[in-house]
Amino acid sequence: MSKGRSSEADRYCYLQTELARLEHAYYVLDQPLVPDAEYDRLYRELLDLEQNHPDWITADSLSQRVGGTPLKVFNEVKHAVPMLSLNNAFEESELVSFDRRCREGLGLETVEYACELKFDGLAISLRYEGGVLIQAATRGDGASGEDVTANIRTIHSIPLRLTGKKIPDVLEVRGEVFMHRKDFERMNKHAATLGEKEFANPRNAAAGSLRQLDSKITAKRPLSFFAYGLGALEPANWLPKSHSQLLDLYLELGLPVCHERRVVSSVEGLQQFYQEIGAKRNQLPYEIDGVVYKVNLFKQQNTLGFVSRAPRFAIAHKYPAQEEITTVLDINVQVGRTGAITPVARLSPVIVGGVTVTNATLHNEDEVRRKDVRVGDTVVVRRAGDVIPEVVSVVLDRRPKNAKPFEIPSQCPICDSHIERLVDEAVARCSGGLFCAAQRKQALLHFAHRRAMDIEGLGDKIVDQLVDLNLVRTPADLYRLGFSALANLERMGDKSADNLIQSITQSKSTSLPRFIFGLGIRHVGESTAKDLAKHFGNMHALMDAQLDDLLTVNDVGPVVANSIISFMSESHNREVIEQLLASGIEFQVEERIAGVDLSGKTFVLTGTLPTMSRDQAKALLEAAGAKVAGSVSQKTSYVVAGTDAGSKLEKATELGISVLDEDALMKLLGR
Ligand code: D41
Repeated sequence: MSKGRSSEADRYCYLQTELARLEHAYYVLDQPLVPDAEYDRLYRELLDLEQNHPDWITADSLSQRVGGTPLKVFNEVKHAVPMLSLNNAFEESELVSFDRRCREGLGLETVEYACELKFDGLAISLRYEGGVLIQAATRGDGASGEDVTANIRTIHSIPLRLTGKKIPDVLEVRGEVFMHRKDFERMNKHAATLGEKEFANPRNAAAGSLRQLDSKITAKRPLSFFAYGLGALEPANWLPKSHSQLLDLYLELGLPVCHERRVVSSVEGLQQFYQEIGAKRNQLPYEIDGVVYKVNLFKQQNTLGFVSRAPRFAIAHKYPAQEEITTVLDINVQVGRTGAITPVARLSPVIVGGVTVTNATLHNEDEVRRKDVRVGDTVVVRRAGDVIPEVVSVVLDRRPKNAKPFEIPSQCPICDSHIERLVDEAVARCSGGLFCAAQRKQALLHFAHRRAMDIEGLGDKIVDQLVDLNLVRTPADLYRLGFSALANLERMGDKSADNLIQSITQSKSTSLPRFIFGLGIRHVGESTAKDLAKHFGNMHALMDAQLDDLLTVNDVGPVVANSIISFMSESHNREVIEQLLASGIEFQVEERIAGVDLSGKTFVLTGTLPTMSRDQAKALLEAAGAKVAGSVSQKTSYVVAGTDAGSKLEKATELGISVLDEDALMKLLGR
């Protein structure tokens, strides 16, 4: 080999390793190491080298993630070790008998269980030989499935080559292919703009994407993977003692494993895991339909064995279904704070995931059109992350003949003002502004919000009455309310009226950012309000701000700036602000905790703290002048870690950043 060629070959090897490392950091650890542009540059360089040296290309080259010729059919793959199914448990009693069966079968007092999530995707088996991915197959009937290798190669979080020191000769990794909620939504939005078919949920989207004969299509679908099981293995002595150790080894091999897992040794421990995950289920970035418990020690798993095609050593503990079918009784519209018109389906009541649902949002006019939801239709409703139930799709073959298509009304149902839809906006709006009672109610609720003026006890039932009885028209009216007006409201006792008066009075002592946020100026969220307060220092300066000055504020662009100017140019709004200021509202400088100054320090919070929420910890830190950031970097001063801290903690350890627990944090804060 000439000198030039060998250095090119070296460069090629380097690029393969380096690109694999960058992909792993990006897709598995969720911690990008370089900007996308740098990755793209290295990847292009790899492609160029391969163009000149086609004989260098191997199946595990990162360039081979992109698909080749479409298949005619999927070939059948016989699983070397069958892919079992899981028995389900829905109730505590079934869990108790599972634990009893395991303990009795093993003749033990207690058994250790590995708990993990049950991802709602597709079970897949990945076969690695000599550390290289050579085949991927769907579960099929458990004995044989379909060869989806080309499609699986397109998934960036699945390594084409394993890393680490102890790579087995043959390893079949079992796990789930799924789609993150965010990726799913982005993909569906994109499909909509192209007029393509949208998927009903992430599971269908993942399944549909894997079933593509043309892997170029799969490559465009944002699929993810988590490993949770084992098929064939050689040599057998590579196997660690337990399932939890196996998953740790998987991580070392570069395979993605979910960090939401725990080892427990009692039914109470299982229940606790189920409950904790259940509580944050809707906040998880992907959908799960339950959790899975597995006897942790492989020796004990073998002793317990199988019944028909399901193991005795594992069970899925399912959450109640989050999707149900019901009928649409009516469709009407709600008016939001900024006049946005939201169509809402009134439903025949149905229990979804343990909660009775009678209304579901249809988001906006285009969504109703796209899903073609009509009064009388049978629809699928879902309770998802944001808790507001939504209509997912129509069961078309149950559509009655007289089903009525929906039209957005031309007049606001609340104030009769004209409803308008600007050309470049997705939503229609009531043009009534604060003349519209619905918008007024929402504006008042926003003003009273915990993160704005924080008026405890001013909920929607009370605001409804205050506005309907014309006792309150603007936020300024709140500060003129007397005891008797409040005490006369429905479902309001003397004591509650007293409490509400007190919280209204207390709200006068606030901060400038809270006040600005509370005004409900379109596009001015909490963080913009903070920036505006910092820049202008007082309310009158903001009221008279000019466009070019506004544009110098952090994160304020033309849309936000114009929205502020248009708000402040309404004499009505200026009057309300003046009245509020005259009613004795005072802006406290954001309080500092006496004696502690953490300004210039950056903290990252991760995991669950024993006694306080992350929001509380963040508030304490900010009050002491510290900055709280979302991700760990060289600039991080401290990481505060609770239980189940994941990759952020790992990163902190890697970078040698001090890690505090809640006790240490409180000491630092002088508490
Ligand atoms: O997350 C899952 N969907 C999941 C599925 C999981 N976390 N663990 C699983 N474990 C198994 C055994 C114990 C049989 C290896 C599974 C599945 N099986 C499974 N998925 C589809 C069929 C079986």
